[in-house]
Amino acid sequence: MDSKEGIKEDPIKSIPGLSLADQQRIQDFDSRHYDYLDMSVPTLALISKALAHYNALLVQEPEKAKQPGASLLNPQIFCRLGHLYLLVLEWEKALACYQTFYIKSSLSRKDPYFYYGLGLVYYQLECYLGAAFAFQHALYLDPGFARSNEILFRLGLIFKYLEIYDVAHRFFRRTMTDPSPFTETKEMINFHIGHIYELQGRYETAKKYYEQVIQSPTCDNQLRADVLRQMGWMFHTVEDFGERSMREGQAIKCLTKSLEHDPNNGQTWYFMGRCYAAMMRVHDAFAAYRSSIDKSEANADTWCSIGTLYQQQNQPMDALQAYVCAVQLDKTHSPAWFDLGMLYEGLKQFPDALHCYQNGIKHGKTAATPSIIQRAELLENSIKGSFAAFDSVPKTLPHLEEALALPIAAELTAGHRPPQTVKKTSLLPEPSDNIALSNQQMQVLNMLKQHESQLDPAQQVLLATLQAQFMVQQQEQQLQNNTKTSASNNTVSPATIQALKDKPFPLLPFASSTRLPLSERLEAMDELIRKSASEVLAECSSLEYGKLSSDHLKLNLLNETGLPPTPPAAPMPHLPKSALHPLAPSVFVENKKEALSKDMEDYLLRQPCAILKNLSNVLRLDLSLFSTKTLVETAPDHQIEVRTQKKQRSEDNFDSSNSERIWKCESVRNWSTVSKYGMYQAQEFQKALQEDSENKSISDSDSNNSGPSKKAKKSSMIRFGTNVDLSDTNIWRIQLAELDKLPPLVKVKAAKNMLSHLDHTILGMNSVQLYMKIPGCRTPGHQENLNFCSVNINIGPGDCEWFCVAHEYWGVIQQLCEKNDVHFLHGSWWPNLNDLRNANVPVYRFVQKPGDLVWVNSGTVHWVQALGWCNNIAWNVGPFTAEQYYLGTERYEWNKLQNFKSIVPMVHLTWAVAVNVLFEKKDEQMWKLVRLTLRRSMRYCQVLLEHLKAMGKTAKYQARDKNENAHYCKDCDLEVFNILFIIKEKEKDSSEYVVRCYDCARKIDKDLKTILILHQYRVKELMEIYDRCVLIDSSSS
Ligand SMILES: O=C(O)CCC(=O)C(=O)O
Ligand SMILES: [Fe+2]
Repeated sequence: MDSKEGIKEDPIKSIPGLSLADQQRIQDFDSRHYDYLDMSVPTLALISKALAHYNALLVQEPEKAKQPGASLLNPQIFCRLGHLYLLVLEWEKALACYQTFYIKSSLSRKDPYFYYGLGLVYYQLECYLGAAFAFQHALYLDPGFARSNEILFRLGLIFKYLEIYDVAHRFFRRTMTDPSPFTETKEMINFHIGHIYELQGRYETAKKYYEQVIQSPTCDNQLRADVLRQMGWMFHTVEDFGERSMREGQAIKCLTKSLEHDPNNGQTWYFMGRCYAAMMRVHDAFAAYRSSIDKSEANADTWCSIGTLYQQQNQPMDALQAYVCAVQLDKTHSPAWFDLGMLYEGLKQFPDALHCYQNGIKHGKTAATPSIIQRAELLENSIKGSFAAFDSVPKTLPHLEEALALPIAAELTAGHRPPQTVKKTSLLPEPSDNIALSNQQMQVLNMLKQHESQLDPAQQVLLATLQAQFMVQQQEQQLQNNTKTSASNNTVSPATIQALKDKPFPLLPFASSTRLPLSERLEAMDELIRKSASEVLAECSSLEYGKLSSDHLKLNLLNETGLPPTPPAAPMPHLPKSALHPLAPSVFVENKKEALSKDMEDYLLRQPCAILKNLSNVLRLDLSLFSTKTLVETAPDHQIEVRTQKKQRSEDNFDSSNSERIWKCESVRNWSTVSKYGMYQAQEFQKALQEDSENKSISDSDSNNSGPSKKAKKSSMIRFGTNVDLSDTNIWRIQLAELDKLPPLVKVKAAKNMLSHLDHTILGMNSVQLYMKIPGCRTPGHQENLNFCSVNINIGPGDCEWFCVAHEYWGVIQQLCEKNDVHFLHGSWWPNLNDLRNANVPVYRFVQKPGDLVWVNSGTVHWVQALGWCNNIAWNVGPFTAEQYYLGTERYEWNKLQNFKSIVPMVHLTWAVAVNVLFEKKDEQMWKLVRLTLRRSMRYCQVLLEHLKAMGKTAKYQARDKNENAHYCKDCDLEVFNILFIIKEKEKDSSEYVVRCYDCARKIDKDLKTILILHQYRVKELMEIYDRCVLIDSSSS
């Protein structure tokens, strides 16, 4: 196809006026060349010509479409256009073209170059979750992708920005061993790793990394300056680093050195100013702040600090002006508002002071301290009483409104920076004729617009493309006009960025809900499923081992195409608003027989969630075995994870300044013991009792009391004790035995529970976990690991409130998460009920009383908040159904795409189930799914072993030990079944054998010379298991 003739025929490949060599060259250009191409004048000219040619072709399309038999353009042209626009840094145009390619061609789904280009564009447009999604697709499709290192680095930056530090850390670490080309240095990676530690408050470790960077002889001056600046700031702020004056001295030393390498950095000068100010070297501090303002974009922090310094020098008018500069630059700068408030208050200008405090509380980015809030309340109440008196106080400073009306220096207006380095702008000469729409294009655009309702899909796409280009052109013109007044050199308009953020993944339509039902899909694969093991392996006989592409060396549990799953689109038609608050399925269990009945089991399996009431009574479960008293007596020093959270109503989730409803709900993690948390739980209970009785006596004596309630002033931070591991039968024997009374479907261990077929413990899944709570403690939104079901019993004495959303809506919730800048899988979020309502998502909301068992079916999204003081116990179960198994494998692949570890090793589990279980006719669908996984896994093992053999490598057989844990790749977290790639790695004093997957092992050592390869099952064994896994015809027995 790519013979010379091919080039001639194909209008995409044949560009008039170019030599054959140039034709070839331009065809080779793709996203891979971003940052790797010498953008010389001839190269730019070449790209310009190609762009002009492609745009001209597009303009001819509508005419061509009218002629019968005319061959229309291959949609691939949009991908080529996307790549070329990317190379010349025309982000928006690149995005429009990539989008069109995605809509028009299914080839896009398999094209890592397309996804990489798209990721780069999203990244530049600050659409970071979109970028991560696109980059991860590129790696999913090709783990050995030519730019994998560039991807890993950007993923590291994105997850650092999202504050998901452990994930960021992994990505940075992986860049250390990835052999693909890389534009960053090892020092840069170490700097980011150090910075993550600093952000996590692990300052000593951060310092070690920073020192390593500056000691490296190959570290460039800019980076050295950056690192020294961070170090200087740490010395200034981190008390653990020693005595104060010594620290300030060190800080000044670092900052001075930093300035030697980069004297024009405003931030460094600012830090310097702060250090001098702390040392009372006022003159030096002013000089440093002055330099900071000279060198950098206007910065509210600097002006706020200047204000502080003036105030300390008793120069209130100067201080006022500096604070005003700060809040004019950044209305959300709460420290400046509060400082300004105190300045006014000190001069007895109380209404102005109050105004400032209120602005700081209302608009501030950082939370107001209780003392500020108290001060504001106090002022407000006093002013209300005697406003006139305050007004007559002679004023020394202009009132706030006057002060805010003061003009601020024009050079002080500037915006925010992405977490990146410098933004690059278009490389094409400007204004460039071939980007601006030609007259002909304008005519086509107008014509298409007039006939918009009658356009065929190709014409619609052309219209969209031309409109996008037209919009860009207009924005460019506007921008050129604007540059006369502003210093911005950014081709991307803030409006575009905002529009992208409002509409995450403008590109990626989700899988429509009209997917075939599972039974029909399985029907279509019946022949495949019924093949014998030798027939399966015979399918591979024509493969050229030793030369296989990565497509052949991949295991996908979901399909044969090698593509990842897509989240489901919103179920259609939308439910009426009146149906968005369904009653939660609830059963009052009458007796033990009913509890253990098949009907009950079938009922639960049909509901997305359910409450079983009275179950604990009829089964005579002794729940006091899980009370705080018993727990503390049984294992006082047992570890508990403690999450510090903000207390709020269950329908609310405000940001730290209480001003905005958000989805993100991060909490700080710590560790403690069961007895310490038990003490806290009891104390909080006592406190509340006491307050209750005090409140009662107040309201008894003054029933008209409408003043501020005592409750409002209570501390808003609470602690949630979570993930207490109750797996150890030596400690929790009685407790675990008690739970054996439960019906098989909801039991921790049961033959029908897939998770019982694993011979190792997965904490909290096939073992019990305990939660200890006070009112307000919340478990953020999630689906269970691998979409397994969850069972939860409230031990009491208080209640819990639950919110559940059926599995079909997870795509909608995932999208809402993205829109709210929080990661569905890796992040913590608390849904806004109004957002869900607007998106037509039905939410089950119910209260779980002590003794109630809550059943959460496969894939149900849920979030939970304690209403009272209580403990809960919970675990997962895997019912033996096709739905459960399918959702498990689907999530397994989704996790793979998202670099999230699947803690249920589905391949390992499937082989275990095949060995242990006899499938009856009623299990036919489940059996088919299991056979498909076995088939894929067996084939993969055979192909990989043969391929290794052809490479001259032999895998050594070493049978798996009983109870040996499933293996995971140290680098990418993927399950590694059967064929293990092992490297001996030196730890501090010892060495360790570490397992990797094939792809990651090859990144470390392409020819696998230094890697030990083991296999734990012979292909023959796997074939036997596969052949024995048949349907039992129960009617004949
Ligand atoms: O009790 C809790 O807060 C945990 C709830 C939960 O997510 C579960 O049981 O699956
Ligand atoms: Fe859960």
